[in-house]
Amino acid sequence: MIKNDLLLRVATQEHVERPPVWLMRQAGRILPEYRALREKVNGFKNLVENPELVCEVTMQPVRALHVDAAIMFSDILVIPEAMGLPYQMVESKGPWFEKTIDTPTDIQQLRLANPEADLKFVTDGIKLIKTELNNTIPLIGFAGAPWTIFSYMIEGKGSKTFSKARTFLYRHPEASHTLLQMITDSTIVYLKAQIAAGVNLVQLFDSWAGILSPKQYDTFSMPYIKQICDAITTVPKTVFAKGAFFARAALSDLNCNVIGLDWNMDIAESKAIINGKKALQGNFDPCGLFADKTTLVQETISMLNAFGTNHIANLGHGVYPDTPLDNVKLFVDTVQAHRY
Ligand code: 1CP
Repeated sequence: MIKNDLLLRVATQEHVERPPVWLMRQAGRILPEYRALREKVNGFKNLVENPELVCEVTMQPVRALHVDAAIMFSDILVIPEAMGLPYQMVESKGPWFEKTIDTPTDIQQLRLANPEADLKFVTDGIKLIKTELNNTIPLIGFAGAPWTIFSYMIEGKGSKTFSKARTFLYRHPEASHTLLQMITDSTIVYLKAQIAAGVNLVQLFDSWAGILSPKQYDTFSMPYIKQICDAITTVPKTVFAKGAFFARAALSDLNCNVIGLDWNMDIAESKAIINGKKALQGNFDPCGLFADKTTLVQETISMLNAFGTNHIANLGHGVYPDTPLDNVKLFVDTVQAHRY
């Protein structure tokens, strides 16, 4: 039994005395101890692929911020790599893939991810984290949603428009489905391996959901998210489809427990659309954490009141690396002092 199981109770629609709080990207550059370790090991992948360091970096925000959940330190890009497209994390630039999927035939070089062979550093890391957490708070596992992973495999790097990836959908719809299905199958076995290793809830990050048209989202993203939600039956599931305001009704019909909202989505409107079918997570503007302390507290309380119950407090996207740590703490403290 987990001592502070607020997150899991909200996810399964139980009544709680206050909202749980954690932050997307809480493990990372906002913490000086992360920056120091990152410098010492010389490279992001040297952290991600070392189970002891994965455990250490996961625990850093738990100790510094006393959040109500830990999220395993890793990256969504381990899946393209496990399927045959290795990535590099270029300093102050972001991810870069030496090989990309440019044509339908390129898909033939790919394989399905085999978690035991390719992702043991993740599952070994999870086991160490579980020991270290000692049942104090839940551990969140995660993966990228198939459309978002597809975008990186085609584009080969971050992009504002992901126009190569969107073009591929128009030029090669059938090959797109083939690749999305391979990513989906890989993600299902990967999430099952995370669950077997001990994670208590899984979150799907569809970070580039909002760049698709509603019709394309329906065709190229939602069916694959649905397959993953249907395949994972033993822990609660969160779907965070950034920017997909048009998909909120469809998301509420998925076999998932929590829907993540970004700060562009109006809280009252989202509640009306989702209509109590799921718990909601989010959606504080990460820039709100740069406000003066009075404004920060006011804005946080106003968000909490707008959501009411069935809410997991979080940001509307990952915390920005240069956010003042004091303000992050104030956000967490303000949520934890709240009572329904
Ligand atoms: O230099 C560094 O230290 C790298 C910064 C960093 C960190 C801390 C990257 C590079 N990834 C991570 C960890 C990470 N990535 C976590 C850790 C757990 C936590 O939340 O604390 C998670 C959940 C991710 C997931 C991830 N990676 C997403 C989905 C969430 C989101 O932010 O939308 C995406 C899109 C990525 C790709 C990625 N990894 C890193 C960067 C800079 C990017 C985005 C690049 C881009 O396309 O612009």
